Amino acid sequence: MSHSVTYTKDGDIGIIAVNNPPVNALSHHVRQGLLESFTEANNDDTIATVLICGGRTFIAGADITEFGKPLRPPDFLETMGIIESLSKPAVAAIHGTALGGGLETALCCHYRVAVPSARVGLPEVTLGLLPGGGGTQRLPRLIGPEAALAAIISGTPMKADQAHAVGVIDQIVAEANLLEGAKAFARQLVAEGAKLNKVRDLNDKVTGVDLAIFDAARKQANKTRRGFEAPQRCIDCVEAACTLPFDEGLAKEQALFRQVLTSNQSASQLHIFFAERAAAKVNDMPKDTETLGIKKVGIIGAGTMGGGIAMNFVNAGMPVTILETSQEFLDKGLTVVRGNYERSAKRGRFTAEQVEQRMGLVTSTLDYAGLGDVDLIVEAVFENMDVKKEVFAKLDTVTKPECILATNTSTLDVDEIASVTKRPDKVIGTHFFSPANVMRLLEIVRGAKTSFETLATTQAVAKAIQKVGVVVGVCDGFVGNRMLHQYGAQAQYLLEEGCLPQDVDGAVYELGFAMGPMAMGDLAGLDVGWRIRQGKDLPASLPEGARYNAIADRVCELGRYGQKTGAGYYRYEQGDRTPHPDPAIEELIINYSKEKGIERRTISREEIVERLMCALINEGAKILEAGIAQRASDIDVIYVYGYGFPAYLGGPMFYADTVGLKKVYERVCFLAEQDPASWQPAPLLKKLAEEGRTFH
Ligand code: 3H9
Repeated sequence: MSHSVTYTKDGDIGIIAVNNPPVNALSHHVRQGLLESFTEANNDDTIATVLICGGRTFIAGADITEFGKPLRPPDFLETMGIIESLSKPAVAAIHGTALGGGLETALCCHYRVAVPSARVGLPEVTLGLLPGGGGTQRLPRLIGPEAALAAIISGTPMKADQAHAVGVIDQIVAEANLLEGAKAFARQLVAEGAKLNKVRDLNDKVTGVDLAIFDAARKQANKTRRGFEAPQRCIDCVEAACTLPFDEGLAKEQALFRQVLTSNQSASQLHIFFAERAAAKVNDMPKDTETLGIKKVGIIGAGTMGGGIAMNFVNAGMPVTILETSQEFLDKGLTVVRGNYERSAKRGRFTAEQVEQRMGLVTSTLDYAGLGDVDLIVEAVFENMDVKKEVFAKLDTVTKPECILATNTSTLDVDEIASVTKRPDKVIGTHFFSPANVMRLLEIVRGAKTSFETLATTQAVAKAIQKVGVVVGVCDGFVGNRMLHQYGAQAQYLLEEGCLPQDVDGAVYELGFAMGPMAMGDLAGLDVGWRIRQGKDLPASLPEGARYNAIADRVCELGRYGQKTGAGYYRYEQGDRTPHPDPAIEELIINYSKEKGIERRTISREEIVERLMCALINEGAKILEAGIAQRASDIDVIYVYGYGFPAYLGGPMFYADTVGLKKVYERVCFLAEQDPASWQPAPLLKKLAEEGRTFH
């Protein structure tokens, strides 16, 4: 008998319990245990069987650490077939999350009960996969193809009440009483002579379906999940559920599952899954590090960033106090926050009452003394060292001694900011990404004196506000922006050498980025970088022979700061974010090349992509070697969650491994020969390439 599955009898009910921490994944020994237990249950005198899990969750899916290895028997379908063919009612008792293969197992039971806090779903698509345990054939039969398509393509789990409403869950049982509730439900089924509800035999909802819904779904997925293979294959499978008998549909699902499982896209997306979890680990942090309770948060600055940051805490139910220098700025900031919530309410994400509840968690102050009761401050003022130091010196005097002081700087030295306080151990960087209430990434910048307690607390806060927190070290731009600096510089050089903004952006968009560097600059605001460059007195302060490109400065000198001024590298129509190529900018760029004596040439899409990717990878290698990032996969997480790097390529460092580091290094050396002023091959890249190794 498998050690992770037990079978016991509780009077006339058989209880099959899975215990495979941490998430009860369907490892081969669990499949074996389920097969043996259901076989035993089938042959004894019990009247019904309850499948339940120990620990924090119901089965959360296939064991994804087994993917890519030879499958150890029994396979999923054999196990699931035994469950579904049980000769007495099988009831799945769900708590935590029944995901992927977990929900598919539950769908093979004849009935399902769940506690109110449970969630169920088929998130395989987020791993570049499709549900391969019959989910694409059973879910449409249970809830109809349209609802099933929505659930499978998005991968978003449903809450128990929603699942109950659509018929995935048959009964909600009391939170503390799952087993008892499931047994009572099973006895009731037997008493009522209920039939064995085999989902595979429910054909009503998949008969006579208008197949146009699948073409519409394909088109929609092409827009919202552009470049991703798995959503398209999910649609093929659900369509098969509506056009083929169950076993043939299942065979099609199996064939397509094998196809996506061996694809580069799923390898990349599985890499990101594990990378995200690895990023939560700080190598030198003692396991028993305590965290401080953060109940109330102060935000300094009600601008775009400050307002967006405040929304994260409010959404997690934490009260915030926002400080500004004038009532006018405060009012303006709070109006934007309210506007954001009201827009979400219009789209049906909240009720009007929830908008008021959220706004009720926000208080404002013009006086630093109003921050005396907060446990964490996030400063989001103007990106200038003197201003930040002044703010931190004040915060040090007005806040509780145990209050953590975080700066949302995107480039500045966190240690220098900490030096003006008497509590450098409580100072940390929290670099949010714009729009701060939407982007998942949070770079957590660990200063030289930041304590483990502060670090662990900030990580816990990141999790509480549903951010993916990645710990990075102090340097100009940290990980993301430091790499972006090299990427942006190459993009600028491409402009002066022969490209137009739409050429550079087009190549990167085609690779799978949400947008290219020029469109991204227009979105973020070109004036931010311009001011930083002016503060550094560029190009005058650069070393002799260094390359400088002033196209971005020239664009800003025209008052074109991007979308917010209706023009940047592109022009924008009122109320529309679509970038339109602008002859004025083309002229500016062509004249600039002429002025510098550069003969413009045709540059291929391949060259554009190669230059930009090599810039990211080479700088990433330097960052890794300097210990600014703990591991290559952290860099991948930062780029996927903060910079729109396509998840199906796995992030820049994983992408480099896929291309082959030898090849990447050769190309970087070639570029360095052409342009030694801007390319210095990273020693780590050279070493790994010569040793035939990878970053991961
Ligand atoms: C599938 O089911 C395919 C089938 O359709 C096909 C069958 C033929 N396997 O996230 P956490 C580990 S595909 C192995 O921090 P939380 C995770 O790596 C699967 N390990 O916890 C971590 O390890 P470590 C479909 C797994 O409480 C630890 O568990 N299912 C798996 O924040 C804790 O994880 C999914 O996509 C797994 N399936 O969140 C669900 N899942 O401690 C994926 C987790 O060493 N899982 N681990 O870093 C999740 O979404 C979250 O883990 C969950 C818990 C919500 C369950």
